[in-house]
Amino acid sequence: MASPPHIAVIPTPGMGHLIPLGEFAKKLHRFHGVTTTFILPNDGPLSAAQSAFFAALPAAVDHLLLPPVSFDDLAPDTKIETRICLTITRSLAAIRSAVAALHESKNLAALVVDLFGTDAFDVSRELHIPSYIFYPSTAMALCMFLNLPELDKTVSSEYRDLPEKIKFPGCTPLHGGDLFEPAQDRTNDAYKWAIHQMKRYRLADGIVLNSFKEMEPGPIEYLLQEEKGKPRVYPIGPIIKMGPKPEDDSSCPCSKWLDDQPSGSVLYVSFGSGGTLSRDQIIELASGLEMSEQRFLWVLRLPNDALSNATYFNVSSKGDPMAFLPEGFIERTKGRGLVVPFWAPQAQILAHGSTGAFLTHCGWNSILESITNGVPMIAWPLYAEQKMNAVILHEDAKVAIRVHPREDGLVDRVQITNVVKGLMEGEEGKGIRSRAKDLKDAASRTLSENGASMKFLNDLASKWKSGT
Ligand code: UPG
Repeated sequence: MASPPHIAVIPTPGMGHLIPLGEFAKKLHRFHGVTTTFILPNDGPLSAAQSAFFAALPAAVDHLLLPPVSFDDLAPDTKIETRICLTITRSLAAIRSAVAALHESKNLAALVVDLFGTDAFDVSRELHIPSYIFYPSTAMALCMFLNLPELDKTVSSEYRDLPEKIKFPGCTPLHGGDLFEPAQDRTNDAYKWAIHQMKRYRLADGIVLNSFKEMEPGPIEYLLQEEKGKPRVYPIGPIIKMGPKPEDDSSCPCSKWLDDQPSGSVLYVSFGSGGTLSRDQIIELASGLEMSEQRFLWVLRLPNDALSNATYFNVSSKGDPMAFLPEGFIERTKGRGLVVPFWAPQAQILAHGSTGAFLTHCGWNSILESITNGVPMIAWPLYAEQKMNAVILHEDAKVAIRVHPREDGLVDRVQITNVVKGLMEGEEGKGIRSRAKDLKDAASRTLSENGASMKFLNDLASKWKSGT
């Protein structure tokens, strides 16, 4: 009997990309015996979160670290998308030797890259290995990726200055200002890199998408239509991180604290792996949470007044975030509020019965983790494609209230109080909560044995098993 297929996965840095790729690899093995090697381009030692991630992978999912690339020549304000793309292009020679060696020994069924990794297709095409993209974000963002290069040719201004909304096939029209962040400054290298990646999407033999039809009906319908030059899309989501069992995680007081709170009473507040707030914004958020008189569990980072994604490449940094809270805040909210520095076991928190809502930066993994648990959201997008995700949550799926920053960029304490109370206690909150529960049921159906996402995963694995 032929041995099960082996695939190589080339992730780009960032926990929001690694986590779903890891779960995808585990699922492929559990259901189809497919084994995986992660080949890791990087610009230095792994972060603690990355090391823990790789250490926890099963034996069927191996990894190898490439020599680090240097970014010494980059300007300090180089955007993360540019850094991510350069991590791949500067590693191409090492990727080529690693993939060739693996292919020699394991006869690779596919090379899978993530959303900004298509330069590695040079290697897979040279070695005649099928080329796939794992798209860790939304169907809406994928529609944009497949169609923005055309718009790029016809629009000369900044997209945010267009008077009309932009309509990608299958999607709710978007304000130019809500497009993903690299498209907000077309003169920046990050935009040029993004367009470069998007043009190469059509080289893929298939795109694996972490979404599902009930969550994004319009965009997924468009993506599934056959169209010349559009790769086949496999919507296999929601793929989410499975939380450790409470007894496995003694490092965080969250579980024990949540056990003592009433059912559905706690607002979980977190801005993903990379999100950071300014000093002033931390004060406003703390004041709004206090004024709302609701229970909350807040994962707090050190402030950054210049960047909203300051911890994207490494979460922990020196310093005490608690020092930036308003004076006396911890004492005044004692009993009904818990502030956790840097990182918390999010999957576990969202699965806990005491968690009633989630104030999120709208990272797609966070959204899927929330939906899978039927937890309604407050959408507070910060960077990347998060404003587009907020449109999906607020306008399409109607499972979130969206905050709107003032002209000076701050979301003030009064608005925070209102949205928190509105979601936890108000009439609007009831409808949102009920739709979140409906999506939870839909997510569970699509992942069941005969569900649509499971069928797409089976199709993909069959293709790899048959070597087509
Ligand atoms: N997480 C924790 N504990 C924390 C913070 C985060 O476990 O304290 C986990 C969380 O459960 C999730 C992941 O880290 O699994 C974070 O992923 P996500 O919510 O998607 O946020 P980012 O890390 O910001 O994700 C990047 C982009 C985001 C995009 C996503 C997928 O910033 O905009 O949607 O990648 O492409």
